[in-house]
Amino acid sequence: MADTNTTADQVDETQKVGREPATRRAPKEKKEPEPAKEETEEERLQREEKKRLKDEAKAKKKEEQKIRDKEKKKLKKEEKKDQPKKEAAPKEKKEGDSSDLKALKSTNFADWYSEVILRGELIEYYDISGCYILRPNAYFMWEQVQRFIDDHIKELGVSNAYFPLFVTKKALETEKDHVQGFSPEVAWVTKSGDSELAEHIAVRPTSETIMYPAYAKWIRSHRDLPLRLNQWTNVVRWEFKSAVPFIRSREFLWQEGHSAFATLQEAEVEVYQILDMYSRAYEEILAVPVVKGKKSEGEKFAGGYYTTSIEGFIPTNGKAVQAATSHCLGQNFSKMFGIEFETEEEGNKKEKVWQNSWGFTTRSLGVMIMVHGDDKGLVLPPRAAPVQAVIVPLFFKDTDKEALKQKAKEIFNQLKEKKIRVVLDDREYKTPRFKFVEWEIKGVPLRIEIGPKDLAANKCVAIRRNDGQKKELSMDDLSSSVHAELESIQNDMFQKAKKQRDESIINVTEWSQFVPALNQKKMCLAPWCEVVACEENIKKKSHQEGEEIASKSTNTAEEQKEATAAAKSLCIPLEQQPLPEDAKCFCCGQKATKWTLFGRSY
Ligand code: 87F
Repeated sequence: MADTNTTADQVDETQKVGREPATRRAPKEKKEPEPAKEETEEERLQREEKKRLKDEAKAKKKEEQKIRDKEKKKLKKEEKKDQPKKEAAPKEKKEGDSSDLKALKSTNFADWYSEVILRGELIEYYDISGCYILRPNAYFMWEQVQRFIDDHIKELGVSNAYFPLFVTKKALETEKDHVQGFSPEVAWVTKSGDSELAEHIAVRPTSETIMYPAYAKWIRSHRDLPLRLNQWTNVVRWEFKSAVPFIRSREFLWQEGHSAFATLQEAEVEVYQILDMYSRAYEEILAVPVVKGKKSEGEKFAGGYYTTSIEGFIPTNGKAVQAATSHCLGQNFSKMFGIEFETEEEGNKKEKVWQNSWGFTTRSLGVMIMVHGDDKGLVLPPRAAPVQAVIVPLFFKDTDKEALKQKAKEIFNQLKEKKIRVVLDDREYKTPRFKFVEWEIKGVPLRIEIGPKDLAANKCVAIRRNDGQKKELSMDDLSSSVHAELESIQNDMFQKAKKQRDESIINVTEWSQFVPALNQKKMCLAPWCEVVACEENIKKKSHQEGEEIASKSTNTAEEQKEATAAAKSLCIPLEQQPLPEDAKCFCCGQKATKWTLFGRSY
């Protein structure tokens, strides 16, 4: 890999923004330096600011500990209550106890996220900044969405293929105008061993320039259309914004679909079919609500006619996130790459094909984790979860261990047979508390406990990870009730996330309401004129105003940074409320043409 970006590379953004585990990043406690004898005013201010930030961090830590202690007390009380009264308590084994998460989602989101993805065994860090190892639990979930999408696109008539990872400089430059803005992100191979390559080759950041020369060869006549291909690959974009595992990494996994048609209308129909399917993948598999819409002129993919997208939202930090895109490319690329076909009409008339392209990435997993996780760890929607239910037999002092184990195994087999992804945790060297914490961190949707009393009563107790609800389930036809419970969890998780997302959208008609709403971690739905210059102004003004407000606030540096981020249009939702005839743009006061969703975003 060519080291074209040495200076920027050396700034490891990953570590700056709390994306490494807190334990690794925590600097050693340093003594406050003595103020210099002849301290300038500026130095004094700096020293005082440093002290203020430190004190604030301390206070925050204290507050978190208080909440933790309170939770622990509550948990102990509940545990006591739950214990079968007449039976001896399970043996406590101190040495094996697992610990709770250190960071809370609400007060320290960045550290919380690092901790849940590490302890949930989704991610392992890697020694190239912005690159991450996807562990089996993460990859399994990717496979779940992958299967959903793959089945649907095949149903639509799309075929899978595989195109090479590398692209020549010449091919990449065919698309010069559109690649230009992205060129700092392109990674190059410049050497093999010690020898310089005669021609440097780029690693694909996306595959238009790799696929379309082949399309130009394969498409000759209207009989060759439509050509609809998809590939499941990795791509590399050498980003310089701070990396966030899943959400913004330098290498990620995705599918990219590229279709060519004889008519614009066919290309457009598919753009929206794909958008619908993407929205369903988020909502039905990941239980994450999204808004379907069209991008503004300023935010669309410059290579195309228009871009449609689905937009997700992270309520904890008030950031929106582009969840997937589906582009109508018109004839822009067929002109650049000479993709032509002879029409059905007499006289060898040639026309350029009409194209679209669409992509869905591993970012989706990050959105899901951020939306659903809680202070105990991951909360996984059953349809994505690698383990849907864990069975924990509760061994008490004087119980017939063997009978309990036997029953637990029986249940395990019964659920497995019905294709429920189940694990039996009958380790005797771990305490129940240890196991509960571990499976909670991993986000397993349902925990099934059986104690000796349950055995006698032919029942078990199921605890739902999403809301902590406990339910007694009869052993008879357990697989049906577990299945129903998993579906209900899936549905409840989506409804809860949707309610929270809906409550995070505020209707704004005046500029004065805009930045305050953003600072309340909201998205704004506003009447807008759709003019590119107005959007530029919105970005500039929201950034400036954010800075003014932040400079007066007593927030921490991280909070201040978030409050000063510029806002942009996220999408023009497909579903539009009627706009009054005389509606004015909330920013420039000119005629408004659409209700548009704005927000700060990843
Ligand atoms: C980074 C470097 C070079 C995005 C890039 O969205 C080029 C690009 O073309 C680039 N980052 N894009 C736009 C990708 C458009 C489009 N490609 C097919 C998609 C979906 C799948």
